[in-house]
Amino acid sequence: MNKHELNHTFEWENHRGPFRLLDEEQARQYDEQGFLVFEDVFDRETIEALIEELDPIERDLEKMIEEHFGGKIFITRSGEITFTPHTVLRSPKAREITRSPFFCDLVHDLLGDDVRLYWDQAVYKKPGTADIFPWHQDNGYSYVEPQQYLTCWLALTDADEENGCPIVLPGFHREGTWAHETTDLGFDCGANPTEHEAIAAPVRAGSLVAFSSLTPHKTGPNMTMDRIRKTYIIQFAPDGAEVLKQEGTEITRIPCDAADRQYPILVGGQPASDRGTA
Ligand SMILES: O=C(O)CCC(=O)C(=O)O
Repeated sequence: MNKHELNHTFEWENHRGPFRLLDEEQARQYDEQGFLVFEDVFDRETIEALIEELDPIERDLEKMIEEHFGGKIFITRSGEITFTPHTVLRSPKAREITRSPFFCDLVHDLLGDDVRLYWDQAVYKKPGTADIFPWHQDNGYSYVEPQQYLTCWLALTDADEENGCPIVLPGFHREGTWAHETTDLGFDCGANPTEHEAIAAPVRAGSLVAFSSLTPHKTGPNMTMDRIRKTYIIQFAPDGAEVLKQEGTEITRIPCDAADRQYPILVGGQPASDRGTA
């Protein structure tokens, strides 16, 4: 694996507290392994209400991709795996969950006092999808600075090794962003771990895996006959984060502060009020 061309001087910053949600052991695990699992964060009612709002948005996206793009656009392949971004623009429940007390406390502990929503998307992996979603770091897709932001992979249905739960590769986050190759299935950072190194993180509906934007992860096939694996992915970044776009020697910096969907979660350590319209 090679370093990303913009990743020159990265140093992982350990988390020292004071913490609102984590204990010292969880903070140490996050620093050493790059991920944490939180069981049963949201109850069934909350998850069902979210699915009810996300399903039609996902259906619209899949239909549009079938009708206008021959069933495939970038990493979405209809009938196999769909990525439905920016659901907070259409789903009040999604918006509410991104601002829940759990996430306010978690982002305080892992990102600091001033934090925004960076990205959100539903990812549905359909039964019979044989392909994996390849090893990557989230910061390998769009290169964000600071490189250390947070992804929360919230299971909407039970996720296990049969239907494509996340599998993470601990340790590599500490060196910053790796170079990624574009493949037909998605970006690939070229990780080739032994069975001992990679850790599968099965999670029940309502539970979540929180990992760094720098933690290599993949998901396996969905080999079930009838279980759609549904997840809602929520990413948070420190206020002031920017996406860097490189063209030749030119670097453009794009602030991650779109008013409608990259709204503040914490301001000065306090939950931000929602003045949005969703
Ligand atoms: O949920 C999946 O199957 C893959 C999603 C993922 O790893 C991502 O969006 O970064």
